[in-house]
Amino acid sequence: MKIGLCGFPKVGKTSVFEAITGLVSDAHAHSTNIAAVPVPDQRLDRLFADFPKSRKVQAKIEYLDPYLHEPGPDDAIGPSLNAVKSTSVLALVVRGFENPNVPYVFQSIDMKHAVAVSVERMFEADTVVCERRLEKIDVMYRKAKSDDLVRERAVIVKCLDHLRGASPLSQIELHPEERAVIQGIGFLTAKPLMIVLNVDEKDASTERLDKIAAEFTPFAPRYATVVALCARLERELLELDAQDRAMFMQDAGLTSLAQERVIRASYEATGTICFFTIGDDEVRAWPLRAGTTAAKAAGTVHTDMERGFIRAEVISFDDYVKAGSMREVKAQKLNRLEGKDYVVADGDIIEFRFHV
Ligand SMILES: Nc1nc2c(ncn2[C@@H]2O[C@H](COP(=O)(O)OP(=O)(O)OP(=O)(O)O)[C@@H](O)[C@H]2O)c(=O)[nH]1
Ligand SMILES: [Mg+2]
Repeated sequence: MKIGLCGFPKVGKTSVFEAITGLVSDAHAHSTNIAAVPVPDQRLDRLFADFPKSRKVQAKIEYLDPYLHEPGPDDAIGPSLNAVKSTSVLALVVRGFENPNVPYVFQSIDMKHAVAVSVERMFEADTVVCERRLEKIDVMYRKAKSDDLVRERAVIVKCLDHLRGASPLSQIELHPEERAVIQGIGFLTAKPLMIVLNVDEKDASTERLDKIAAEFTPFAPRYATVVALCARLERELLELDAQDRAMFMQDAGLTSLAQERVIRASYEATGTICFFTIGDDEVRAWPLRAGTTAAKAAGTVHTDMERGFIRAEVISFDDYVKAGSMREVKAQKLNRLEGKDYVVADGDIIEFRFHV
């Protein structure tokens, strides 16, 4: 999962990047920030405790904070949107903090307005891509007629109609062959959208953050996930050692780090779950799209496992914890054998049986 931070200039994209990754970027480097963040998971920690000699491998999420050349005021968000076309999820950072020393494209801090304009720009950008593509297809078709071009044209027209109906391309119904046509295009509205409200220090407590996110949600597009944080405070928190951090968090009324909340929101926005593999060499969390079958899940571990898939031996995490150990799981027969079409559930501990 690769998450692209986007938004208007000076909304705190780089601060959010630092607050999530714990990295401090070099403001003078003029380069894009990229970091993979291990996903904290208490279930994985619990499993690891039973296999202390193994290696703990956490799932990872990659965050990208593009460096932008001085954007022109007329198209303030354009370059930012363009820079995140290759990512799989969009995190739209919205400025909720007042800071007279930091210029802003809007007259006042109005998060609803900023989101509405941003989303409108995303639709416009996808519409322009479709229109340009159609022009190109027509030129090519005049030179050499082909069924492929006819098919591609039909899909693009369908996308265009969909966009004009104010519906994001993530919600368009396409056959797999049609979907393949637009796969590589990087449409913005085809990506899951997470709205990151970057609020003032005075609103940094968990109670305030939850309230702000909940109040904002009805005004966000229905397909978006909303999360609130105070980037400035959170990036300072990550610089402290564990003890100071705990104290600082208590003072600020924070019960969880933005890092965790954003990761949770990323999983929610993309419908991602997690399964585990355990053993003496490695205890590992594997992110997976909800609804994936056992055979496909095996394929994320190794292509051979999908090709030669026989069965999956599955234990739910809760059953494992209740039983207390692998030996007890087996004694109580809490492990079950599932076939290739079994839909993997969040928290499944799986051992794949395969033969190639
Ligand atoms: N007071 C306050 N200032 C903030 C907060 N978040 C960011 N800032 C300040 O706003 C300025 C811009 O923050 P950045 O994180 O660089 O914003 P950006 O969106 O990456 O900016 P560009 O990449 O230049 O578009 C910096 O001076 C930050 O210190 C916040 O929560 N509160
Ligand atoms: Mg920046």
